[in-house]
Amino acid sequence: EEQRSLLLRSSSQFPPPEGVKLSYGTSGFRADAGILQSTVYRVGILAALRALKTESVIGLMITASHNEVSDNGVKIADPNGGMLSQHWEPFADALANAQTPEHLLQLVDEFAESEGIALDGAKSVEILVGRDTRPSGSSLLEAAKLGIGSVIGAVALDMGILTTPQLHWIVRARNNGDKASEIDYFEQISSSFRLVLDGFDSKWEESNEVVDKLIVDGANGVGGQKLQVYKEVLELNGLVIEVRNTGLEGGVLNEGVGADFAQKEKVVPHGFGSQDFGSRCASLDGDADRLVYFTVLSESGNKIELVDGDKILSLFAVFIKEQLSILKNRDTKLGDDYPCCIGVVQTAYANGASTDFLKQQGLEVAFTPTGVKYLHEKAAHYDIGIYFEANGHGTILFSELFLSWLEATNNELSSVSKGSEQQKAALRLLAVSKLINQAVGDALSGMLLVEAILQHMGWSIHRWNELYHDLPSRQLKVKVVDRTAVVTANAETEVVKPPGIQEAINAETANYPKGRCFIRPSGTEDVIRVYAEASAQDEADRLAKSVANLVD
Ligand code: 16G
Ligand code: ZN
Repeated sequence: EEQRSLLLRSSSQFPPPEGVKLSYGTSGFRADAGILQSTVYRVGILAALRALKTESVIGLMITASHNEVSDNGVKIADPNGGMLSQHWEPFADALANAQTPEHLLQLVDEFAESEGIALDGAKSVEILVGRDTRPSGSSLLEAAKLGIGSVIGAVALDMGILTTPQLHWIVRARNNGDKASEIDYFEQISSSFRLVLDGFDSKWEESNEVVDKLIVDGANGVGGQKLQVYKEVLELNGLVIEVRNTGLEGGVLNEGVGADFAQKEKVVPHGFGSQDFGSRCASLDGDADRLVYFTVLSESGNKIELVDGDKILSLFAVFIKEQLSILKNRDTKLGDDYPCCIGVVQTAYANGASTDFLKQQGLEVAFTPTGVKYLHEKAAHYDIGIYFEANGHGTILFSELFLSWLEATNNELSSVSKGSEQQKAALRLLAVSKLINQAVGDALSGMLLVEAILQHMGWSIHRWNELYHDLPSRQLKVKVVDRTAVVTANAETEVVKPPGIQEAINAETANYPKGRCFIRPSGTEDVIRVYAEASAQDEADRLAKSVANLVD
């Protein structure tokens, strides 16, 4: 009874915005920050229920990633640090759209009953609440706390400003009983960065490729800020990092800067220019869960050569395969071999040349629809699952089984052949599993892994970029009234509704050598997206345009 009146009282302070239907999309709720108070409050309630249900620590992150600064959003991190379990999404939608306190209470009652959640205050649970640097973040964070506080037994812990992947990492570490502060996060990624490099002197010194420092575009957001603060503490084996667009120079979040901008526009982010010709540059997005690299193309223009998520994926895959094959060469007396099943996961946006390259490397390539939750889930099926979206979101997942085999093998090897190539390979793989964020794609930890691998290989960014050559591609979007009218199948490569469109796309595509084209409804905007690829840029442009006309 106390619980009911508490919920009624507090929710009456948060009426939903009028005339808006919110939905928990691929990355939680996102909208103009001005209408989000009630949504964030309600997600606070949801997070509390999730914590009670799982009897674990849950995360609540307030961010709108690469969206403009006036937007904001909210999403939940599950106990393992991953995205909210998909079967809770319909409840999240219903809760966000409940029109009256009574209706909200009724939804909570029914859902708690069907999920077997006791609302008697007998259990005590914690919800970690974080936000990015958006000005609207602090008042939304208060709304989240009120939502959490309206469920008896749930306690909100304000984690302040964090990157999205940091919050996911901390939730995961807390539930594993590991040390889990922000300092622990930086301590773990910097010590594992050094461990990945352990056992080989940097080949950079021997190779005659230009090394130079790494220049990072922080998108005027939280990632740049954190990197600026912690880069001195990281003590990264000779890696020199210069951070631009930290937000302290007065630039606006995601405006002409950041990974999304660099990837979509293929021009230099603000603060970069001809003076950076030839340098190795990286770009983070507004909440630092996406990472792309680039170089400035010519001494005059503002064009960049993009080194995208597909190429990061390819670099990781090549490195890991190399370590596995070194390890395979060890004396078979040293314990049983382990049939390590390695797989890579991409979406339809992956450049066709990357997929060809990965297959040539003998790798199994799987496809899922767009959205981290799908890629992550698929990657978890492998002993080593590497996933990346072309836009730069991705990570590497290691199975528990494989990791314990690796630990055991490393122990055996270090007692009989310490310092051998095989032992070093085992050590490096273990270090990669601690460096790379197992909870979710993480620009900061991903960047350190890229840097460690480049140093190990003795590769410049140009050498890396030469792994394969991207096929020319074009992306367009078409504004539509109802994007749900388009329904796709086969990892978004085929349109099943409205009828006839797929046949028309096929007919268009057949006119182009190496042509490939698909359309899909966006998960974050009221648009249909069109992607086309062909052997020449003008062909990709024409193919995209004619298919966009089919949709219009
Ligand atoms: C969200 C997704 C991202 C996806 C993008 C596609 C997460 C954490 N983020 O940002 O993975 O690439 O949406 O946007 O899942 P779209 O549906 O508008 O094309
Ligand atoms: Zn992001």
